[in-house]
Amino acid sequence: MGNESQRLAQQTMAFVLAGGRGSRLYELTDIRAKPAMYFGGKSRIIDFALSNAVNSGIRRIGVATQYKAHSLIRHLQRGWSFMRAERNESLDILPASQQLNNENWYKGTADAVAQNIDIIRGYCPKYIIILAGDHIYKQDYSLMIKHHVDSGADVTVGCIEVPRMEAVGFGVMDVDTEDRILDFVEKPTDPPAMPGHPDMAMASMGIYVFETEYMCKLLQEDADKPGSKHDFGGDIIPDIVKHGKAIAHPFSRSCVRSGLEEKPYWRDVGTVDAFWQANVDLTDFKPELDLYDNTWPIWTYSELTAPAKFIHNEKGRRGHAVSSMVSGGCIVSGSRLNQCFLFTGVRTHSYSELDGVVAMPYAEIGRSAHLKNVVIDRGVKIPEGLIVGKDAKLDADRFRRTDNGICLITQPMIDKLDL
Ligand code: ADQ
Ligand code: ADP
Repeated sequence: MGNESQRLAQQTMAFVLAGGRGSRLYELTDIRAKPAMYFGGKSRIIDFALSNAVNSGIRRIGVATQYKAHSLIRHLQRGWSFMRAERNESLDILPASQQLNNENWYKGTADAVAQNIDIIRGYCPKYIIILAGDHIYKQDYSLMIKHHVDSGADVTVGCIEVPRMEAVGFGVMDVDTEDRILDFVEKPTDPPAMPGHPDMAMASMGIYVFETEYMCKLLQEDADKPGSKHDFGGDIIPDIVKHGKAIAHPFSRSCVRSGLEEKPYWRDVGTVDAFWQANVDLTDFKPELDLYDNTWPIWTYSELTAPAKFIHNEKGRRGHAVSSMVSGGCIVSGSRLNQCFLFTGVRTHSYSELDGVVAMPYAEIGRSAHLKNVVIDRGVKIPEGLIVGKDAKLDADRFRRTDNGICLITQPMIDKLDL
């Protein structure tokens, strides 16, 4: 990391938007916000944005929470209290309900920042980087902040190339050869293609760098604007594109790569399919996301657990796992696992056969259960002999089965079974 970018990072506050539900994860986000979802065995989704900030040299972090924040707040308190005031570090949790001047929830992403302007100003950061708390990626934000300062932009927007048809869920931009954003449309029904690449579109990652005072002025003006939804992607960014200087920062210039990735790794694990796939991908021979790269650690709250254990049962049936990841505290007893991801403290009992199983912490798989391509929520007790992944219709009646054949299983779904 260059000295100049490091110095700029130290003058920057990161503001993480972590209030969204992530409704396409269905029951998985019934009791927790999407940023609090478990990912990759030990971490929660928000740990990626927070770790990027800390690893980039940013010391001040605010996290705006809103929807079902309990699990998220508990995680931040347990896992992120190493940020110390004595070292000029801080991590402020900013729940919507704490705002005295407004009885409402945060109205939109810009409002979530606007309502915390006093707290932001209290730290006097020269720059601010707005982040979404719900993507999986590794990025050195200090390089993006340097790009912002060097280009003299009013705002710099992180961007990534995505297949054009997927861009309907994003802000999509048209960028010139000097990185200037010429046009920005939020969630277009017919996304404009990138010049020379008819199947690709340039999407906003929802990451924005501003000079703090400039942003505060804009947000205060926006607060009184009739018709504004107080949203960065919908209101603030298109407005700067029209009247000011908005610069695009391609993710490839600051993503942290460890050599495993074929292209920059950035995932929105916002659907059951995407969540299942991203976790199962980590069990690949050569996964695109390297969780073993100590140069860019993903900080988290890690429970104290005994090592994972693999054992024969009393009749000598072996417990074994291939192409799988098994977290601390797991006991694989007399079961066969293939392409599975077991989070902390999962138990699998004898004669169970698991293929493509992503099991959240403390799930328990009963004897002789046969499961294929499932996501199991935290603490769910899969009954003895349950079979999932053989009969699509039966699975769809009992569980949440996606069009791609992935079943999400929660405890209330199990409790309703007539076995
Ligand atoms: P969306 O994906 O629709 O678009 P949005 O709902 O605005 O994202 O949420 C962005 C972030 O803010 C998420 O991390 C969410 O958890 C959080 N959030 C949402 N509402 C909040 C609130 N009221 N309080 C606190 N936090 C809140 C945005 C941009 C697009 C861009 C995509 C990239 O608008 O232009 O392409 O992100 O994913
Ligand atoms: P099965 O999985 O075959 O139905 P159990 O659930 O009873 O059988 O567990 C089998 C083995 O798992 C136990 O005999 C023991 O070796 C190991 N085991 C279970 N709980 C623990 C624990 N808390 N600590 C260490 N080992 C344990």
